[in-house]
Amino acid sequence: MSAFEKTPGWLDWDPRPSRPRFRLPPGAVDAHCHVFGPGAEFPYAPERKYTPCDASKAQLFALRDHLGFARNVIVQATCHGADNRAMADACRASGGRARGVATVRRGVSDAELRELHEAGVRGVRFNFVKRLADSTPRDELLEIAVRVARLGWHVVIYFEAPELEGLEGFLAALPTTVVVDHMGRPDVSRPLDGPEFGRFLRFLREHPNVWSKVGGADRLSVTGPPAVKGEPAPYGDVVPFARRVVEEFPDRVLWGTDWPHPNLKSHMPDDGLLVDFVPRIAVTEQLQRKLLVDNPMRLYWPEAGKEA
Ligand code: 0GY
Repeated sequence: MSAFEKTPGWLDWDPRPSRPRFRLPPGAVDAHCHVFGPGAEFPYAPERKYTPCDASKAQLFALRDHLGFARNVIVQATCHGADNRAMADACRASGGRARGVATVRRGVSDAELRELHEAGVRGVRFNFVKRLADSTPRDELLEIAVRVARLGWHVVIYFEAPELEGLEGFLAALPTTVVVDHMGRPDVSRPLDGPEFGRFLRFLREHPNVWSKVGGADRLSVTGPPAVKGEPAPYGDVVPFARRVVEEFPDRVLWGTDWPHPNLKSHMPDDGLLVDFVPRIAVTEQLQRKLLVDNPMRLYWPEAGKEA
């Protein structure tokens, strides 16, 4: 029993995902996933906009092993606000196999940032998706970005496609690498070569410090079919968008399951089938290795490259 009552209509993560047919390359990183609570141990934030089911570190690590990933990047979920304890605890417990992305406010002390760094945090996330969080004022965001740049961290930004026009100049000028979640949430019912996605591609083209995550097909797809019941070709409408980003920016893309898939309304994907989605957007072994191993390692475990 959770200590919290879930948001009505909440869909729980799939407890029995299939084993992927696609064999992940050795050392693959699930570069976008979350932990939720458990609420009894790590309470959800009072300012949260949803209350999820619990999704613990042990359950995340079991999924990692089941799917064949070597590592995780655990992104602070908005339901925990700026209380990073659940995420940091999961990183610490991973034996070096998880890194984290935190949410902090301008009042965070240098000692707290150092403690997060020691736990494994390498980035901060800012959310411009209005249904999830009140967005951080720009002067505060910039101030935090300058501080975390000194630690070698990067900034993760979550926004929806219509927001990009107003944000792009500001984001491109940040003094860090900027990682955009879920390709900036394009409307995939619009043309791949239309102005909306064109703006996003141009944003990446003109700013070498901008990276993109190409996961989240389960939340971007309009026509499906959903990744359930063994469906071999889910989310076909997302494929050309993600594939375009992977092929044009092979050294600046990341992919993650997005487990435990907060706020999905229509279905809950089988995470094994989501892994099978990867070779449809990264169609060569070289692209798959960059997407799943080389890029996330460079961003989250840069010391591993230096040791090699
Ligand atoms: C995601 C997407 C969502 C939620 C969050 O932190 C969050 O609560 O990121 C969403 O609802 O679109 O990337 O997990």
